[in-house]
Amino acid sequence: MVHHAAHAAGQTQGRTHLNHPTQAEIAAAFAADAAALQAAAIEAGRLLFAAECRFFYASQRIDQLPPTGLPELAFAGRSNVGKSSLINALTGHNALARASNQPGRTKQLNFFDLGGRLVLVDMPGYGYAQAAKAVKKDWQGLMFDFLRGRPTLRRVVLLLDARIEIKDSDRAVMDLLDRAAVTFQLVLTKTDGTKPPRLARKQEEVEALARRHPAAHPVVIATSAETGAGIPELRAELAGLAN
Ligand SMILES: Nc1nc2c(ncn2[C@@H]2O[C@H](COP(=O)(O)OP(=O)(O)OP(=O)(O)O)[C@@H](O)[C@H]2O)c(=O)[nH]1
Ligand SMILES: [Mg+2]
Repeated sequence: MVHHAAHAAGQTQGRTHLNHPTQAEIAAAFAADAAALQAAAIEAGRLLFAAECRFFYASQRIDQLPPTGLPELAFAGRSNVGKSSLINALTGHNALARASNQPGRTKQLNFFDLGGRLVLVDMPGYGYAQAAKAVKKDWQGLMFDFLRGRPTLRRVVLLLDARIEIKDSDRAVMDLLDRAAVTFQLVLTKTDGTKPPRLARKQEEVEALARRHPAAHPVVIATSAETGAGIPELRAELAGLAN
Protein backbone atom coordinates (compact mmCIF):
# COMPACT_ATOMS: atom_id res chain seq x y z
CA MET A 1 0.00 0.00 0.00
CA VAL A 2 2.63 2.46 1.12
CA HIS A 3 4.85 1.48 -1.74
CA HIS A 4 2.04 2.16 -4.20
CA ALA A 5 1.17 5.44 -2.60
CA ALA A 6 4.81 6.55 -2.58
CA HIS A 7 5.07 5.53 -6.20
CA ALA A 8 1.98 7.54 -7.04
CA ALA A 9 3.40 10.51 -5.11
CA GLY A 10 6.61 10.22 -7.14
CA GLN A 11 4.68 10.04 -10.39
CA THR A 12 2.63 13.12 -9.70
CA GLN A 13 5.91 14.98 -9.34
CA GLY A 14 6.91 13.90 -12.83
CA ARG A 15 9.36 11.16 -11.89
CA THR A 16 9.62 8.09 -14.05
CA HIS A 17 11.27 5.68 -11.60
CA LEU A 18 10.15 4.66 -8.12
CA ASN A 19 13.41 4.16 -6.32
CA HIS A 20 13.83 7.55 -4.70
CA PRO A 21 10.73 9.08 -3.20
CA THR A 22 11.71 11.83 -0.76
CA GLN A 23 11.30 11.43 3.01
CA ALA A 24 8.36 13.82 2.88
CA GLU A 25 6.69 11.81 0.14
CA ILE A 26 7.10 8.62 2.14
CA ALA A 27 5.70 10.25 5.28
CA ALA A 28 2.75 11.62 3.32
CA ALA A 29 2.11 8.21 1.78
CA PHE A 30 2.13 6.52 5.19
CA ALA A 31 -0.22 9.14 6.60
CA ALA A 32 -2.61 8.77 3.67
CA ASP A 33 -2.65 4.99 4.03
CA ALA A 34 -3.19 5.19 7.80
CA ALA A 35 -6.06 7.62 7.31
CA ALA A 36 -7.64 5.37 4.68
CA LEU A 37 -7.32 2.32 6.95
CA GLN A 38 -8.85 4.19 9.89
CA ALA A 39 -11.71 5.45 7.70
CA ALA A 40 -12.39 1.87 6.56
CA ALA A 41 -12.36 0.61 10.17
CA ILE A 42 -14.73 3.37 11.28
CA GLU A 43 -17.11 2.42 8.47
CA ALA A 44 -16.92 -1.29 9.38
CA GLY A 45 -17.68 -0.37 13.00
CA ARG A 46 -20.59 1.83 11.99
CA LEU A 47 -22.08 -0.94 9.86
CA LEU A 48 -21.72 -3.62 12.53
CA PHE A 49 -23.30 -1.52 15.27
CA ALA A 50 -26.10 -0.36 12.94
CA ALA A 51 -27.26 -4.00 12.80
CA GLU A 52 -30.16 -5.13 14.93
CA CYS A 53 -29.17 -5.70 18.54
CA ARG A 54 -31.45 -7.80 20.68
CA PHE A 55 -31.40 -9.02 24.24
CA PHE A 56 -31.55 -12.82 24.30
CA TYR A 57 -30.46 -14.16 27.67
CA ALA A 58 -30.06 -13.20 31.30
CA SER A 59 -28.00 -15.30 33.60
CA GLN A 60 -27.88 -15.20 37.36
CA ARG A 61 -25.81 -18.31 37.85
CA ILE A 62 -22.61 -19.49 36.31
CA ASP A 63 -24.12 -22.91 35.60
CA GLN A 64 -26.92 -21.26 33.62
CA LEU A 65 -25.13 -19.53 30.80
CA PRO A 66 -26.32 -19.51 27.19
CA PRO A 67 -24.57 -22.02 24.92
CA THR A 68 -21.34 -20.73 23.44
CA GLY A 69 -21.33 -19.70 19.81
CA LEU A 70 -20.47 -16.23 18.56
CA PRO A 71 -17.45 -14.29 19.82
CA GLU A 72 -18.33 -12.44 23.03
CA LEU A 73 -17.35 -9.06 24.40
CA ALA A 74 -17.97 -8.36 28.08
CA PHE A 75 -18.40 -4.87 29.51
CA ALA A 76 -16.95 -4.74 33.01
CA GLY A 77 -16.16 -2.04 35.52
CA ARG A 78 -17.12 -0.59 38.87
CA SER A 79 -20.76 -0.03 39.72
CA ASN A 80 -22.05 3.10 38.06
CA VAL A 81 -19.03 3.55 35.74
CA GLY A 82 -21.38 3.55 32.73
CA LYS A 83 -21.35 -0.01 31.32
CA SER A 84 -25.03 -0.17 30.40
CA SER A 85 -24.95 3.40 29.04
CA LEU A 86 -21.94 2.59 26.85
CA ILE A 87 -23.72 -0.45 25.35
CA ASN A 88 -26.70 1.79 24.58
CA ALA A 89 -24.44 4.42 22.98
CA LEU A 90 -22.58 1.84 20.87
CA THR A 91 -25.79 0.26 19.59
CA GLY A 92 -27.63 3.56 19.19
CA HIS A 93 -30.41 2.63 21.62
CA ASN A 94 -31.77 4.64 24.50
CA ALA A 95 -32.72 1.80 26.74
CA LEU A 96 -31.55 -1.54 25.41
CA ALA A 97 -29.40 -2.09 28.49
CA ARG A 98 -30.91 -0.67 31.64
CA ALA A 99 -28.88 2.22 33.00
CA SER A 100 -29.51 4.04 36.23
CA ASN A 101 -27.81 6.38 38.66
CA GLN A 102 -28.49 3.87 41.38
CA PRO A 103 -25.26 1.81 41.68
CA GLY A 104 -25.78 -1.90 41.36
CA ARG A 105 -28.47 -1.57 38.70
CA THR A 106 -27.32 -4.52 36.64
CA LYS A 107 -27.51 -7.68 38.74
CA GLN A 108 -27.11 -10.43 36.19
CA LEU A 109 -25.20 -11.14 33.02
CA ASN A 110 -27.28 -9.76 30.16
CA PHE A 111 -26.50 -11.11 26.70
CA PHE A 112 -27.23 -9.13 23.51
CA ASP A 113 -26.89 -10.47 19.98
CA LEU A 114 -25.50 -7.91 17.56
CA GLY A 115 -26.47 -8.74 13.98
CA GLY A 116 -25.71 -12.45 14.48
CA ARG A 117 -21.99 -11.54 14.43
CA LEU A 118 -21.04 -10.64 17.99
CA VAL A 119 -22.46 -10.99 21.49
CA LEU A 120 -22.27 -8.09 23.96
CA VAL A 121 -22.44 -9.00 27.65
CA ASP A 122 -23.53 -6.34 30.12
CA MET A 123 -22.12 -7.30 33.51
CA PRO A 124 -22.93 -6.35 37.06
CA GLY A 125 -20.47 -3.85 38.51
CA TYR A 126 -17.93 -4.48 41.22
CA GLY A 127 -16.71 -2.38 44.11
CA TYR A 128 -20.10 -1.13 45.23
CA ALA A 129 -19.24 -0.43 48.84
CA GLN A 130 -22.79 -0.41 50.13
CA ALA A 131 -23.76 -3.75 48.65
CA ALA A 132 -24.55 -6.37 51.26
CA LYS A 133 -22.01 -9.18 51.58
CA ALA A 134 -24.38 -11.79 50.19
CA VAL A 135 -25.16 -9.60 47.19
CA LYS A 136 -21.48 -9.03 46.49
CA LYS A 137 -20.88 -12.75 46.60
CA ASP A 138 -23.77 -13.36 44.20
CA TRP A 139 -23.30 -10.93 41.34
CA GLN A 140 -19.68 -10.10 41.79
CA GLY A 141 -18.83 -13.79 42.12
CA LEU A 142 -20.81 -14.49 38.95
CA MET A 143 -18.90 -11.76 37.13
CA PHE A 144 -15.48 -13.09 38.18
CA ASP A 145 -16.39 -16.69 37.30
CA PHE A 146 -17.58 -15.61 33.88
CA LEU A 147 -14.45 -13.55 33.17
CA ARG A 148 -12.17 -16.39 34.18
CA GLY A 149 -13.84 -19.29 32.46
CA ARG A 150 -15.76 -18.40 29.32
CA PRO A 151 -14.13 -19.93 26.24
CA THR A 152 -15.83 -17.67 23.68
CA LEU A 153 -15.00 -14.46 25.54
CA ARG A 154 -12.81 -12.59 23.06
CA ARG A 155 -12.21 -9.38 24.96
CA VAL A 156 -13.24 -7.58 28.12
CA VAL A 157 -13.97 -3.91 27.73
CA LEU A 158 -12.90 -2.60 31.12
CA LEU A 159 -14.38 0.79 31.88
CA LEU A 160 -12.72 3.44 34.03
CA ASP A 161 -14.42 6.70 34.98
CA ALA A 162 -12.31 9.53 33.48
CA ARG A 163 -13.24 11.83 36.36
CA ILE A 164 -12.03 9.73 39.26
CA GLU A 165 -9.00 7.83 40.50
CA ILE A 166 -8.38 4.22 39.59
CA LYS A 167 -9.36 2.08 42.56
CA ASP A 168 -7.90 -1.04 44.15
CA SER A 169 -10.88 -3.03 42.86
CA ASP A 170 -9.98 -1.99 39.28
CA ARG A 171 -6.38 -3.11 39.83
CA ALA A 172 -7.57 -6.43 41.25
CA VAL A 173 -9.70 -7.08 38.16
CA MET A 174 -6.78 -6.28 35.83
CA ASP A 175 -4.58 -8.70 37.77
CA LEU A 176 -7.26 -11.38 37.51
CA LEU A 177 -7.53 -10.88 33.74
CA ASP A 178 -3.73 -11.07 33.41
CA ARG A 179 -3.75 -14.36 35.31
CA ALA A 180 -6.64 -15.74 33.25
CA ALA A 181 -4.95 -14.47 30.04
CA VAL A 182 -8.15 -12.74 28.93
CA THR A 183 -7.42 -9.70 26.76
CA PHE A 184 -8.90 -6.52 28.13
CA GLN A 185 -9.19 -3.07 26.65
CA LEU A 186 -9.36 -0.03 28.90
CA VAL A 187 -12.01 2.52 28.00
CA LEU A 188 -12.47 5.85 29.76
CA THR A 189 -16.09 6.85 30.38
CA LYS A 190 -17.87 10.13 31.18
CA THR A 191 -15.22 12.25 29.45
CA ASP A 192 -17.83 14.99 29.03
CA GLY A 193 -17.11 15.81 32.66
CA THR A 194 -13.37 16.38 32.15
CA LYS A 195 -11.48 19.34 30.66
CA PRO A 196 -9.16 18.47 27.73
CA PRO A 197 -5.76 18.89 29.51
CA ARG A 198 -6.91 16.76 32.40
CA LEU A 199 -8.34 14.16 30.08
CA ALA A 200 -5.05 14.01 28.16
CA ARG A 201 -3.16 13.35 31.41
CA LYS A 202 -5.67 10.70 32.40
CA GLN A 203 -5.33 9.02 29.02
CA GLU A 204 -1.53 8.91 29.39
CA GLU A 205 -1.83 7.49 32.90
CA VAL A 206 -4.16 4.74 31.70
CA GLU A 207 -1.99 3.96 28.64
CA ALA A 208 0.97 3.54 30.99
CA LEU A 209 -1.15 1.21 33.11
CA ALA A 210 -2.05 -0.82 30.00
CA ARG A 211 1.66 -1.21 29.19
CA ARG A 212 2.24 -2.77 32.60
CA HIS A 213 -0.43 -5.45 32.13
CA PRO A 214 0.39 -8.35 29.83
CA ALA A 215 -3.29 -8.97 29.00
CA ALA A 216 -4.08 -5.32 28.26
CA HIS A 217 -4.69 -4.11 24.73
CA PRO A 218 -2.42 -1.10 24.17
CA VAL A 219 -5.12 1.20 22.75
CA VAL A 220 -7.11 3.20 25.31
CA ILE A 221 -10.28 4.87 24.03
CA ALA A 222 -11.86 7.89 25.73
CA THR A 223 -15.64 7.95 25.45
CA SER A 224 -18.77 9.73 26.52
CA ALA A 225 -22.17 8.06 26.27
CA GLU A 226 -23.61 11.55 26.71
CA THR A 227 -21.89 13.34 23.80
CA GLY A 228 -20.95 10.32 21.69
CA ALA A 229 -17.23 11.16 21.85
CA GLY A 230 -15.04 8.16 21.07
CA ILE A 231 -18.00 5.94 20.16
CA PRO A 232 -17.14 5.57 16.42
CA GLU A 233 -13.53 4.75 17.35
CA LEU A 234 -14.61 2.13 19.89
CA ARG A 235 -17.05 0.60 17.38
CA ALA A 236 -14.18 0.41 14.86
CA GLU A 237 -11.91 -1.28 17.37
CA LEU A 238 -14.52 -3.85 18.41
CA ALA A 239 -15.71 -4.62 14.88
CA GLY A 240 -12.42 -6.40 14.33
CA LEU A 241 -13.58 -9.12 16.74
CA ALA A 242 -16.92 -9.88 15.06
CA ASN A 243 -17.65 -12.91 12.89
N1 LIG B 1 -22.08 12.57 32.37
C1 LIG B 1 -22.17 11.30 32.00
N2 LIG B 1 -22.89 10.42 32.74
C2 LIG B 1 -22.95 9.15 32.32
C3 LIG B 1 -22.25 8.69 31.16
N3 LIG B 1 -22.47 7.36 31.03
C4 LIG B 1 -23.26 7.00 32.06
N4 LIG B 1 -23.56 8.07 32.84
C5 LIG B 1 -24.41 8.06 34.04
O1 LIG B 1 -23.83 7.22 35.03
C6 LIG B 1 -24.85 6.52 35.76
C7 LIG B 1 -24.58 5.03 35.72
O2 LIG B 1 -24.73 4.56 34.40
P1 LIG B 1 -24.95 3.01 34.09
O3 LIG B 1 -24.77 2.88 32.62
O4 LIG B 1 -26.20 2.52 34.69
O5 LIG B 1 -23.71 2.38 34.86
P2 LIG B 1 -23.37 0.83 35.06
O6 LIG B 1 -21.89 0.74 35.01
O7 LIG B 1 -24.12 0.00 34.09
O8 LIG B 1 -23.88 0.60 36.55
P3 LIG B 1 -24.23 -0.81 37.30
O9 LIG B 1 -25.09 -1.63 36.39
O10 LIG B 1 -24.95 -0.36 38.51
O11 LIG B 1 -22.93 -1.46 37.63
C8 LIG B 1 -26.18 6.93 35.11
O12 LIG B 1 -26.74 7.96 35.89
C9 LIG B 1 -25.76 7.44 33.74
O13 LIG B 1 -26.66 8.39 33.22
C10 LIG B 1 -21.50 9.66 30.41
O14 LIG B 1 -20.86 9.38 29.39
N5 LIG B 1 -21.49 10.94 30.88
MG1 LIG C 1 -25.42 -1.54 34.40
